[in-house]
Amino acid sequence: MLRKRHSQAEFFKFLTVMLVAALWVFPMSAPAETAGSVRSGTPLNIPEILEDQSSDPAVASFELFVQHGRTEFFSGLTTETLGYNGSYLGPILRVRRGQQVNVAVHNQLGQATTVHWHGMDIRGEADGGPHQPIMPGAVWEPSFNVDQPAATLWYHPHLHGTTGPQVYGGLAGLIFIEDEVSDRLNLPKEYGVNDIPLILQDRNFQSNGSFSYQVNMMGLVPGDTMLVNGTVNPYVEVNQEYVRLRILNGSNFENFLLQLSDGSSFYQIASDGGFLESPVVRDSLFISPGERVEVIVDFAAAADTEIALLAGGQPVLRFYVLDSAGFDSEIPETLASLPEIPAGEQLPTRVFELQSMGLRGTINGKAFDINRIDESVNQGEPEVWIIRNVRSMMRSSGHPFHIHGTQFRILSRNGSPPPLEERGFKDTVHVDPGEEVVIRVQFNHQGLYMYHCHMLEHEDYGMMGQFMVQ
Ligand SMILES: [Cu+2]
Repeated sequence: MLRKRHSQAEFFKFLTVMLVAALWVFPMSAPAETAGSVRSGTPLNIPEILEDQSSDPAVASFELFVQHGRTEFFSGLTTETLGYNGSYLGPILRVRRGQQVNVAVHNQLGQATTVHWHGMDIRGEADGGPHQPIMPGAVWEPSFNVDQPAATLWYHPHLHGTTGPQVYGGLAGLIFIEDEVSDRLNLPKEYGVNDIPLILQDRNFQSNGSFSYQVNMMGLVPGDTMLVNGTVNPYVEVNQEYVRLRILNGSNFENFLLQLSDGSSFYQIASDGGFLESPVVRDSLFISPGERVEVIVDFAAAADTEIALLAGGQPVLRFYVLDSAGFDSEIPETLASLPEIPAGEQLPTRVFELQSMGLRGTINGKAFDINRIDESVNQGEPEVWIIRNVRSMMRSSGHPFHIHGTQFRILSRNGSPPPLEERGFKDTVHVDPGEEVVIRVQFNHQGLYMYHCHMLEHEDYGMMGQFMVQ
């Protein structure tokens, strides 16, 4: 074989050509210019707020199209994705307490799906669980009344066996409920400016840009790329003011531990089902799949002008703090008054034992069977549910336990009163191996509902049960 010997000049010429070629192929790696400042990354995608088609203030009407799309997460690479009214994720449904909500869901996927309104206190037939499949080409038109406090909820598919892949493809969106309490509080309220939703998801990509959804004995293979609202390596500019972050762990299988890179604290104002009574100062936030945490970050007191939101110590979103004051909002000392839990109640009690080994798991020793109703519950009667995560011989994991059709309160965690951030309304609670969480739950509507692990591959592979409220 002939070996060509390059001169030093030739080598540098080659290097220059390669560098130019690399920048051409991967322009995202070059800093973006914004308003004269150098920004690293891509502007954070802010989901649209879906237009309410009803002129009657007592009614909100929405149209959702479940569809295929193509998304450019990386410049020059196309990913086949799924979305609601767009190529990836969905718009925000903003509703008010007291409204009647009508939705027309058009399934243009070419496969069956459902839309579950995660966190809604709602009758079983409108819940969007596995019993309300929407066939390809069909339209599902649920109607329900919003009768619960202001909160950030979300919607996503829930067809048994394909929930994981459909959510991974991009099917998820947020629901904002507003009410008189959220109106009255002087919280940051400028959507996209100081009231910012953050849908956190991990994903794996193949070299051609397509998603790599891999399930093995252990579960779902963790992603090597973080998406925030579907943006890779995102940044957002903020004023020197309070900024409210409505955070959803929209991952299928991964927990996140969130911190701020300058060591400052979060002021947690809400959990899954709405406001806490008072803000809770937190240095880090643990959030499991399906859970929401709402916080305020004080960017007026920020120590740096570039602050990253860290997940597991790695930056997932950069905030660039501008040299401008922003709005005059506050972190109120009192947020909401929550119903007091009566002391010394003697309530009907049920036990739910979660157990898993890697991918597969059971609840009370049973894998999901859509033809079996596991529990029968009386409408409007409070109950105590004890949720235990039983250790396996190996490969146990924590489980985010989610209950449909309600918001519950945590009475105790491992025999002790719950931490302050767990004293508000919840619909999903993380239970580690060996832990026991006791909750007080009540169902205000009738119908067939699900309880399950919200690690979507645990759910798809059987870690789910169903209960009838009548
Ligand atoms: Cu699980």
